[in-house]
Amino acid sequence: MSETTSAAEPAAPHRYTAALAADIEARWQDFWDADGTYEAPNPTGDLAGDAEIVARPKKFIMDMFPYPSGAGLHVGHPLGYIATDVYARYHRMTGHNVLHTLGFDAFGLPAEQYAVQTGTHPRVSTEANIDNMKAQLRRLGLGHDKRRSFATIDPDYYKWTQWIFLQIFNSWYDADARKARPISELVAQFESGEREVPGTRAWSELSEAERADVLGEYRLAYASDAPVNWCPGLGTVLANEEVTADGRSERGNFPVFKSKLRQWNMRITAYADRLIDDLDALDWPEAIKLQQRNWIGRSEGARVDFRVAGRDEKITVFTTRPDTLFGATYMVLAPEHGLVDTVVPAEWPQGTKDAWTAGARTPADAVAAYRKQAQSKTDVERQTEGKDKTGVFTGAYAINPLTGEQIPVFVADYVLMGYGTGAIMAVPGQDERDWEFATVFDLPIVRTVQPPEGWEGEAYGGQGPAINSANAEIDLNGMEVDEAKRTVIAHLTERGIGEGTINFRLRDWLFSRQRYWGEPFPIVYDEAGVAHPLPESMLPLELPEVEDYSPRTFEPDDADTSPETPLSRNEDWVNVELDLGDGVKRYRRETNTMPNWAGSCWYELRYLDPHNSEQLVSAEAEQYWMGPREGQPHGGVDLYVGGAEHAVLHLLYARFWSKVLFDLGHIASNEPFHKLYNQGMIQAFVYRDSRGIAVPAAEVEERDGKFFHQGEPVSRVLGKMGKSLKNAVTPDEICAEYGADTLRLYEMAMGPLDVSRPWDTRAVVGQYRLLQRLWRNVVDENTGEVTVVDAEPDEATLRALHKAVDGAGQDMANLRFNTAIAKVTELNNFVTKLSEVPRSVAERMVLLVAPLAPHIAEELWRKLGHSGSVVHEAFPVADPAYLVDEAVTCVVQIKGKVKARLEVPPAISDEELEKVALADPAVVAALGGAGIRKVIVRAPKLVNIVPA
Ligand code: ANZ
Repeated sequence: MSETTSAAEPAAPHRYTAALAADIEARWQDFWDADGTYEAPNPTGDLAGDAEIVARPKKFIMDMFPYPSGAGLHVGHPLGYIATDVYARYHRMTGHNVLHTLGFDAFGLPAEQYAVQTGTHPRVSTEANIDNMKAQLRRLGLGHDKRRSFATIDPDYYKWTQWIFLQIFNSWYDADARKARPISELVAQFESGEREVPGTRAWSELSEAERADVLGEYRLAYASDAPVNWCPGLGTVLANEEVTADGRSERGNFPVFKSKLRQWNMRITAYADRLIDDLDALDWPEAIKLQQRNWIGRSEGARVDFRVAGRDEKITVFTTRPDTLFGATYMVLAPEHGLVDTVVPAEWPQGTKDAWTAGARTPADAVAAYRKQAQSKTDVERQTEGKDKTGVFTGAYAINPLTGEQIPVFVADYVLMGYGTGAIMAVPGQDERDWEFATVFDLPIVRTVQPPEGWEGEAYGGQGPAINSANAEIDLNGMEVDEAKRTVIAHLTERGIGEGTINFRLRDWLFSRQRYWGEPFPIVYDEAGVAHPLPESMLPLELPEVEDYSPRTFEPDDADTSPETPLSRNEDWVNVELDLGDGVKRYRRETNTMPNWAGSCWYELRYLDPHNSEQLVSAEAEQYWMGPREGQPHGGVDLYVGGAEHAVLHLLYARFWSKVLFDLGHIASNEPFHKLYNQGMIQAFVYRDSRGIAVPAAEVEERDGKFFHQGEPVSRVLGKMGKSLKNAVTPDEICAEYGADTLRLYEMAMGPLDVSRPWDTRAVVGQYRLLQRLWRNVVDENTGEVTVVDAEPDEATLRALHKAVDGAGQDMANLRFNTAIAKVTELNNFVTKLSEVPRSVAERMVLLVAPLAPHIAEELWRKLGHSGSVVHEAFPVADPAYLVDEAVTCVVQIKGKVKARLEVPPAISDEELEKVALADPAVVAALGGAGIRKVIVRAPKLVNIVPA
């Protein structure tokens, strides 16, 4: 800073300083607000506007909206917001109708935890956080259409979140049509007999409660008793996506247990295929697509039924290797499998090995003890490779359908309830986990694929010809794996005991949370416990104002606890008398709330038509901004920028809701986000003392490459930026010291947008100087007068200008803001060396920087004599004539001897080149006054003169 403003020598009165920047920026921010500069018109409705602008090509540019925490923003947060802002501004200047706005994601755990810590109501603290964040963001000069902003906690917004829940609740997935349909159409099919009612009785014979149960098996939103992820430490259940690979809560890092609880779910699994297939046409980073594919996890295999010996029961397994069926020598049920209780006999059958009983008196005792032990383990602990395999015999046998042999049925925790059917046929010859188990429990091992020579002592999972695989009806021996699979599947299908099937790793989405701070479910229960949807007229169902909104949490490792919903403590709210169409009756409200993902599942749609009280979005607005364009199988947001950490949670859920709304005819695009871009992270140095505790980065001093805090040496590593690591730098500080335009430029110049970069406050001044030079190129620092002249720029200046215009424009269109800034800098440095700056050059330079540094651009544009805002001016267009190579060398020969070399423009004409060559002093001298017989010209490289 000392170079630009030194105390000894007061700055020139009109120098671009932090104070001047602050003044310019505040004025233009007020102007933009008053003028509605960034308001994008809709074709119809309350936001309808200028038909000429509506007729332009549209661009819908979006950020992953922020979660307004109490800590406020640090400089890492706005990286993506600045990038989309530059991109949006560039597109406004290149003839687009640009929708760019920002809302707030404000329900959920963090807001609630913060509220609990500080003792204020979550609405109060959340709204204060939103206001604070709005002020921080406004300071950055982001060009948002503020009419379109909202928070997910606004009742006008969550009314529609609840409405969407009802659409999902009131629909089912028709697998034949591959789409969701209204549940009323399913009821009609049951009534008419077109579709068979599960069970033995006809639809007309079922009670209301029985019908509700049947429909619950089909609804896309349904309540069920299933093992769910219960997190006592947080006091709530969690979706699979919220549990880390080592079985802990993503938030808070508490242990997570499987517990059987009645919960709401979304049948996202119905869409597994479409969620995978439709990825192909999306313009998303390949890494994110791959993560989604893996998360959905499609595997092809077969379902096979095994009869339980001596009982009228069957165990269905999912296997990816039906070809190995002859080698299935035992079976395993997951501890939670429902059949475990059914198949256990009263006593151990004869021939039970001691090792199989775990010392228990009866199979029921053994199974009960084992289950208890398994319950305290996470899925990951259960499946860890190389872990000693545990399990107990159930006392039951099943019959291998191909060998006819009786094989023992075990319970073991390496089989998970949540995958396939929760039961496996174990083939130790080909599967390593089964091999380990068979070794521990002394079970037979039969190889059914010929391993390579010398393969011994372990399972063989590779390719090879089938062996030991024949009976009277089927002979697989000699077949390669794929052929054997096909043959077995055909055989099982014919016998009606199996079929080819595709299994997905994806589970249904657990949709209820035991929290106060979320959307209430628009569901009530009648006295028989049947769930009824509230009619649309009763939406929004607002959260009750309560005294006690804290969650009930427990000792983090106490798995024997169960959740308590805060809303259940409000009897007045819970018990209601309502008329749902058949007279006033008593009901109990659902007391769970929706997960915080709900609000972010569809917010892109609400930006399009935020005040619509009749519909979640009007068809015109949705079609206009997000509808499919020619040659696209789907529509969607034109650019969506956010962090890669949302690869599977938010992005998968939002895609799912889009598809349901699309199927039901509410929207025209079946994908929410056409192009996705992940910005990198802004990192910062973390300094730790000898105890490993982070010390405030701002207080660290550097001496000879070593770092000290209060005289004590500290270590330095690159890490995340944040309050907890005491290294946060706020945008407010940087704005105060240099101005928002400098901060914007610095963040964009740090490196390619998609890579992480370390923050360095000392480097920010570089961009400040760029703006100061730009200012000086237009304005006299002493008088404040504009210094540009009305002269034509020379050739070299035009070349420098058009090169920058061309390069920086392309860079901005392709999100390469760092290189765009490099080109602007180069041009500015060139112009700085000119004795006078031609007006046309200054103006185009201002237009060029306008997307990056909008405040200074507005100010200079105004000073250059324009009355309007620069925001909607046309971005300069490069003249290709100035982009070609500057000059080529032309050889001038006389009688075949080189007499001169000339630098000429590549596009020079033959006549022009001849003139230039004949006028060249060296040529004139060489000719010595001799006349010319002939001149041969090959522009632009050669002139050959034949003297007379
Ligand atoms: C017999 C077999 C033989 C298997 C063989 C594999 C190899 P992916 O590819 O992940 O879909 N399995 C099925 N359900 C399971 C569960 N709930 N918990 C643990 N394991 C389960 O894996 C499918 C394979 O994993 C299935 O195919 C089954 O073992 C096992 F040489 O069946 B396989």
